[in-house]
Amino acid sequence: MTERTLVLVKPDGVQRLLVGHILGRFEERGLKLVGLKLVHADRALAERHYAVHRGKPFYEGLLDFITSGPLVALALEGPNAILAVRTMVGATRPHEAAAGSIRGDLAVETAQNLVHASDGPETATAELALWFKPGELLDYGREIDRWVLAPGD
Ligand code: 3AN
Repeated sequence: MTERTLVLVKPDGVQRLLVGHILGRFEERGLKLVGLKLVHADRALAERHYAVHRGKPFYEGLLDFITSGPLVALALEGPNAILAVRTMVGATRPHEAAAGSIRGDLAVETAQNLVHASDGPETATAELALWFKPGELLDYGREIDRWVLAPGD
């Protein structure tokens, strides 16, 4: 089933100049980029995004961190994109993340684990609506499919 999911390359990823690398991993996998923006989130947006964590011991620190600098919001589309992306991102605690996952290869700190990815269909719908206005998510065909299949190739 074709799905869309939200990924945030968090401020640590931007600071570490890993945006292109992380986006490249998703592109290499075959996921289609349907939305992309650089955002410096304010407190209100961060609170809405992390509402489920309100009251947890790390909540205030999490808000400080996610609002500390620009992040990159990606909307990705593809077959079973939500689970595919979660698997590529790896476990929340990077020391438990599988080698080959983004966190498993590039992170060691739970509080600075580089990437957020929606964890289910309802979250994906809500998070995409939170970070992107409707007109900022684009529908387009994959021209490359036509080129690859063009007669005479
Ligand atoms: P995930 O991002 O893997 O879905 P969640 O939703 O459990 O993980 O947590 C959201 C974010 O909160 C994590 N990406 C991480 O930045 C932060 N976080 C989670 N647990 C902790 C913790 N024990 N200490 C510090 N930060 C945490």
